[in-house]
Amino acid sequence: MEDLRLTIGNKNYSSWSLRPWILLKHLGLEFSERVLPLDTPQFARDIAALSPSRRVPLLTHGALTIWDSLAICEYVCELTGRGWPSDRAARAVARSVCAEMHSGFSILRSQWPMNARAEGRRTAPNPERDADIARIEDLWNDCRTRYGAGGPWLFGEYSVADAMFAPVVLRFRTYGPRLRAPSAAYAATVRADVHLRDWLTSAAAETWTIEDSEIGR
Ligand SMILES: N[C@@H](CCC(=O)N[C@@H](CS)C(=O)NCC(=O)O)C(=O)O
Repeated sequence: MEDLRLTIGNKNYSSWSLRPWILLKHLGLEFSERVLPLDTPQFARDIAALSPSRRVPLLTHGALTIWDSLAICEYVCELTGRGWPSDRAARAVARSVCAEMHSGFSILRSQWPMNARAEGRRTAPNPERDADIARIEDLWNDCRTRYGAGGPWLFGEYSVADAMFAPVVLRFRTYGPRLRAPSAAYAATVRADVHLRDWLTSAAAETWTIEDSEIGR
């Protein structure tokens, strides 16, 4: 197989980058990674030559460039034949869950940016954000109840759905909402994931700071 190269943003802040990165790790794919620091002149210069959308993440595989986190996840699932539930109905629900995450939860995402190394941050209450959180908890609990019997992940075995929600778990770790018992257990599973721990170690070693993403106190 030709070399896979994943270009990502800062591990501390780039929630979109975490998704394909952690899926590639779980699928056991060898890949090289290149980190471009967001909000810097270097980012603007380098990304222009790499990505038609000028955003990260992006995956190159030989001459092929794939941009957008979900498209990359789909591609690596095709490469490996893994990453989606094998049951057609479960797979359809998993795709719905991923699409909802990919296009939704904008209030949560804007008010609680991913800030992997930050813990114990508190922000003012917000009912719209609470509604996003409640919907995410319902999603997790429903997936675990209906499809999770074969393992600790949303659909039992690790899938794209878990990769898509990994940054949400980090947001919850930073800003500390009170979760219901089943979703709290799922969040604990994600936090204990060895690949997530590796990502957090790298994020903690980064020295860049993005003021706009330093929310709460
Ligand atoms: N829908 C895209 C979103 C990618 C995205 O917004 N990436 C951010 C970093 S997390 C970015 O590249 N920002 C750089 C910029 O806007 O200049 C995906 O899923 O990959």
